[in-house]
Amino acid sequence: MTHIPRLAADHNTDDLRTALIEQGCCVVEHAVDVAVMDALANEMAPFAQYTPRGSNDFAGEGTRRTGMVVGRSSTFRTHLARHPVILTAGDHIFHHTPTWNLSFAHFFELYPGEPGQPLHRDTWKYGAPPFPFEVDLNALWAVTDFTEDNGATRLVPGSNHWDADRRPEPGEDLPAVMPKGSVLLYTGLAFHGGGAHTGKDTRLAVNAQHSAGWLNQTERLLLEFPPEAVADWDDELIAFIGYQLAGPALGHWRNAEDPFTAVEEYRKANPKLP
Ligand SMILES: O=C(O)CCC(=O)C(=O)O
Ligand SMILES: [Fe+2]
Repeated sequence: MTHIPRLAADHNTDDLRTALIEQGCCVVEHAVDVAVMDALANEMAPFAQYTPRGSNDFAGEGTRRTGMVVGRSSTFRTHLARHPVILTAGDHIFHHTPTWNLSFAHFFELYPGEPGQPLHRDTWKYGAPPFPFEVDLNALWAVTDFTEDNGATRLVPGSNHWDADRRPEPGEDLPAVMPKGSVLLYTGLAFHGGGAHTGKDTRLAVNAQHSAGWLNQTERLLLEFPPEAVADWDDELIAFIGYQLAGPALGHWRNAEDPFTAVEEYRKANPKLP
């Protein structure tokens, strides 16, 4: 019987790796405290109120997707972006790439009445034949409970191993029901889609996407967050949004320098007052 693997917050990391490699997905329950999710929702609300709803079936006419979460939510930066579950899962999935990074972080509001999103692989965004290995690892943080009624993401466990032309049959997808504070991880090759919202309360989530360092990021994070915007953040996080070399001779700036030096130069030119 197929199922979406479920792990407790204090799981064994081998089980996380096995779930992602064998099924292409898993839920880690209660990965953060519910208060973290409330703080994040409060930080994003002032921005989300101005976000238009989606304009097609995929983006969802009953869904708002608000970007720049990494800059707009200090809670995302301190509690979610580099959560140990993300780092451990990423190190397993991206073992064949020199670096990997955050690619996108959006705040999703799924409103009652939204129909189910078409099942898809997130790697379709590259518009290219599938890579022979995983290049994406994505996370959906449950900012509210995910229930079957409120459109919990639907997953097809094991579909990460399918040939490029195989498509899910009706009944093959399962809901990733999870309590607030949990996180759903799924690889770029795993078929999934937002569920139909037949309930009453808006389903809130943060979608954090991660990719091999040598791919274009989904969100132009370095345009949104130039050196002056990130100077006060943790160095690891700054590198993680893209201020790092992506390979032996890839992703440099100016005279073939590591992009992190741009942040160091900004800091030097703008010392903090004591
Ligand atoms: O909101 C969801 O549950 C899934 C969204 C999704 O898969 C996407 O937008 O690519
Ligand atoms: Fe998706």
